[in-house]
Amino acid sequence: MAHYAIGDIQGCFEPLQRLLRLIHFNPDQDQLWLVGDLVNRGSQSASVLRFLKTLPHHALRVVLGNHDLHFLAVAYKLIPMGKNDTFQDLLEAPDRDVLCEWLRQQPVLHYDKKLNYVMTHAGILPAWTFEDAVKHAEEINTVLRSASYTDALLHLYGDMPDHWDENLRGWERLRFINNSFMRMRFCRPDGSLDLAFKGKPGQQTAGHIPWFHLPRKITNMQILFGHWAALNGETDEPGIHALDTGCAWGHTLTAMRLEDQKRFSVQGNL
Ligand SMILES: [Mn+2]
Repeated sequence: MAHYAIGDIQGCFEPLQRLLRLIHFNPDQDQLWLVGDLVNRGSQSASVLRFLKTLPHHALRVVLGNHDLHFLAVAYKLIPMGKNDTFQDLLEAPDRDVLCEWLRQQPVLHYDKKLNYVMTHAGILPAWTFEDAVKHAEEINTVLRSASYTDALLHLYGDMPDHWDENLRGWERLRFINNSFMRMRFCRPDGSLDLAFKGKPGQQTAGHIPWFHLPRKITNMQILFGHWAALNGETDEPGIHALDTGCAWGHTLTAMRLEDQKRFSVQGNL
């Protein structure tokens, strides 16, 4: 049995199938960990979700990404589809309601104590301990699985607040937590989120630091994340594993075997 963490699929169903053949994925024995952003940007979002939903329960662990929540917000008619969105196939799918429900039930964070890995879409706020991260992820899971999920999807949009404070309450608290797990890239030296900064890694000015280069509380677990294709799978930080290698942008789709950290990749959509 092997565990494979796979980067942002973003509707790239055909490259996903090629990657699973490359690693000889056996759903009866192996387990896939997906870092989220399963849909959008590629053209086969419905096929991706439909395929994942058919896998046996033990074969799949998924965390939600910002594109997944964005898709849900559009599907539930809370916001209009954006001009760059490419999940029309999913919106028109005959089974869209069950696929939406399946997606909405997925968590924000997954971990395995024995393997010593924790996975989220964008990373883990440096100021949070592992216990903090698990607790805060559960706050998002709870509201997305509650009857007020449409309210939540609407109120999670926005960049503020950008400073963590344990005393934050209500939507502000949930928005900060969600932004940390799903949209974080650069932080400021004080550890606050800088969601507006769009610079490339390595080209940023002194006030912008990739979250994984700040001193962090989690030092004894391996962290898996996606979301940041410009990193091209590299962080130069031991124990921090970037997995988004830009499949939807014509680069590659990457799987990392958790047991030995060996990476496998296939060409993405051109
Ligand atoms: Mn993302």
